[in-house]
Amino acid sequence: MNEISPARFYRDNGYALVRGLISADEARAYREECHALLARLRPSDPTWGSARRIAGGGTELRHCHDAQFYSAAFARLIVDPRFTDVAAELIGSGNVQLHHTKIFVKPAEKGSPFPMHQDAAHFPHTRHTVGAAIFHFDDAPEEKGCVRVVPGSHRQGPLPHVEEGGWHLPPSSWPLEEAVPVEARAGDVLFLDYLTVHGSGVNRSDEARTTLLVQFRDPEDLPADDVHRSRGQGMMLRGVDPLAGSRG
Ligand SMILES: O=C(O)CCC(=O)C(=O)O
Repeated sequence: MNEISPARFYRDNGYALVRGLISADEARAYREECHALLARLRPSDPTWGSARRIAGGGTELRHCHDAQFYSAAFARLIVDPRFTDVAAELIGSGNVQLHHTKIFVKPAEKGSPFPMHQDAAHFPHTRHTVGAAIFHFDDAPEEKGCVRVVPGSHRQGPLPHVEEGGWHLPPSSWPLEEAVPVEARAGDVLFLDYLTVHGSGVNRSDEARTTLLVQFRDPEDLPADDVHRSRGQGMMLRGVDPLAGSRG
């Protein structure tokens, strides 16, 4: 039987898990790079207020935005054609532009959850090409709080979110437990349409979960609202910016 291509699966389901996009050895090295970088930075915890309520408090998240400004290893990874070629195919454009990057480490036994949401609620765009690539630097089984998705939810378009400690969907209508867990191995990359409803659970395992999330778009897909700027935004990861001459 022919396997469905990641682009076809992504179009139909709003997500695609690409197995072994980087090797297990590379993932291990990036894992060390993430933990070393976070150890150098001042600790900050971006756990959403809503996540604290859901988890009953006591959970933590460690993070770093714009990782490529602190370590060249991440600058190399975000322009790696193994990644950018897939991103280009999924968004149907030869040109791939950076929106932002962030490292997330969910510490062992208490890594914070993410309530269900669409990324579109955080940074809406006019043509909805925005996607996320979640690089897994260690295994992410269900007990580690892997990402969970609602397949096909991207076809519903932007949904109203509630602003109760981080934009998210009402948990009563969108329970995390009913979403499909996307268990991943070190080296796998999960691509998510920014309209796909997703979240993730608490890391209850004895090992940290370590990921780099790269948010990308077609450069001709303009923000609908001036929100969520970041230092690296607008960098070309593949191809060219056809609107370069018309940007302010
Ligand atoms: O890494 C995760 O568990 C989910 C992250 C996420 O949903 C987000 O940053 O929008």
